[in-house]
Amino acid sequence: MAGLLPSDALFLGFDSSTQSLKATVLDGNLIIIHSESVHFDTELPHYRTKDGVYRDPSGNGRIVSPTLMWVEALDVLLEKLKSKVDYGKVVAISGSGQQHGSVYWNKRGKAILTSLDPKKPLRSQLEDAFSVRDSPIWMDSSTTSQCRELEKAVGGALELSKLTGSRAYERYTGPQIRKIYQTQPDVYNDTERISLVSSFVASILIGNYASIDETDGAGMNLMDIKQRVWSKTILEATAPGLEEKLGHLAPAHAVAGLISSYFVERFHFQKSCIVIQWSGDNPNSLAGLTLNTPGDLAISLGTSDTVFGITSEPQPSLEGHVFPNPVDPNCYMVMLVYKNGSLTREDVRNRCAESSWDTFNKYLERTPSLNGGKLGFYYKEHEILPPLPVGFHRYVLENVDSLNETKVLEVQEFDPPSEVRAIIEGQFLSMRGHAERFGMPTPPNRIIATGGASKNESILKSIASIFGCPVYTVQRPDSASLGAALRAAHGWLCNKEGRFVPISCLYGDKLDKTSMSAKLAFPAGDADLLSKYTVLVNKRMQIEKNLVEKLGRS
Ligand code: 5FX
Repeated sequence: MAGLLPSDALFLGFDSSTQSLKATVLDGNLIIIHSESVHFDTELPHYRTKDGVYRDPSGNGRIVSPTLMWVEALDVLLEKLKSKVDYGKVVAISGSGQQHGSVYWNKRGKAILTSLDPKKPLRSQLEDAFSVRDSPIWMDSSTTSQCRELEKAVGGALELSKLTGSRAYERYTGPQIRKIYQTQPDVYNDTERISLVSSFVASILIGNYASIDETDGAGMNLMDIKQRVWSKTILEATAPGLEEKLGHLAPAHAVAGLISSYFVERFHFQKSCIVIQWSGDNPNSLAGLTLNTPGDLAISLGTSDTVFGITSEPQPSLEGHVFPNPVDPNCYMVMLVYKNGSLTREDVRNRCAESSWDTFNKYLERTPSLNGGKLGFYYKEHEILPPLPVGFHRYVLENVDSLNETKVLEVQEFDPPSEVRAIIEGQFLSMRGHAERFGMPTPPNRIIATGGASKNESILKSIASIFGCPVYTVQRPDSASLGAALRAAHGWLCNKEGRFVPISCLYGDKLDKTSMSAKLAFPAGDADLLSKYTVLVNKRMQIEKNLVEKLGRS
């Protein structure tokens, strides 16, 4: 670390998320020196968003956000930060954007972007730059027919996943673009450039259209993930003339451009400050949690549970996502998203553990590993992974200790302590099974657990036993903007060296002296127990397959 980054330099990371715009500033020792945010609903109330979005009241699944709100948030955030941060010391900026959301620049877009007047705020100047006023975002689910059309164009959902890293999803940008082309052809024709939220804010910073980075680009169903180029077949199946509107792709560590004169004159950034490609929020969190080697895995336990990890041999299949790794172009990032996370755990806590986490944890400690063969599937919400409707399913595997010859019985209920263990073990068995299926090695090198439930020691112990690797915790809510600031430093170093440099060179073995330090919560679990869990994972995946065949959505 010492010597690689100038000690008096600053690195600025943004996160343009669904509900707010955040910033994290790192110094040359990778210590956070400042954080700031603008909350859309409360600080920009004139847009009248709820949770940063507009939901179509007709129930058609359309969910959008006002594009200009994101612009105004940048005006406000930079004003808020300027008395606290010496912008003249910032040598590189990068950022994170909510994935999949898209921005449509009209034919005047580029001319407006390249001639911003530093005497005026951004918002009023960009008012006429867009062909679509409200941007579709990741929560939108109004494009099912477009999804099926794109899958059909390449021979089915699995084929699309093998080609682009994911089957078609309603929130993905390709289906969203196709919907605009089909329903508003004039608007599509008036569109000069389509940006993702990430490349959109980067475009404002460089005063020109910024490329879409290869990692966030994989969240569109349009990019060939092996070649890292737009897939001509899918572009043709999406909308005519699309390649020109998307521009070129760039690796996430590349320089998008120099900061524009607008920011140099208005906020006194130095002219040589570079903007590193922005990327998606999940990829930036991967960087912020310091995952950097194949076999590293992170589990985020929140409203929804998310798993992401690094692999050199991804195997895209029907559930889950593969993106190029944002911090190493030689490997990939695997991501699994579960809709049933903390709310479903809370439901079990309320029903079976007197609404108390203490009782919940006591039950978890009191019940044996493997839960005497009791396996549960709990879907309080329609689940994404596996694609199953609302419902609870409980099974008992006989002879759980000699699992090979086991018989499976379906039952209606478990005693309360077993129900508690079943929901916890069930979620991690599922995560392990699906992560392995997507090409993650077993056991992982290490797991970094984050999010609300990662404070729970009993849960962390189960993770260490089921995955058979050490579990670390990181309690930081802003891993995406921190990851963006770290990627700014990484991009700056790669640019200085004129070649790709592994991101771990930034911190080496001194990670615990930086703001990215993680705490060892549990060492790897017992090897004998791990092999029993391996058999249990396979049994669970088999039962899950049967459930999907019987009840699943296609
Ligand atoms: C990932 O595929 C998602 O859709 C979400 O996690 C968004 O990135 C949230 F911003």
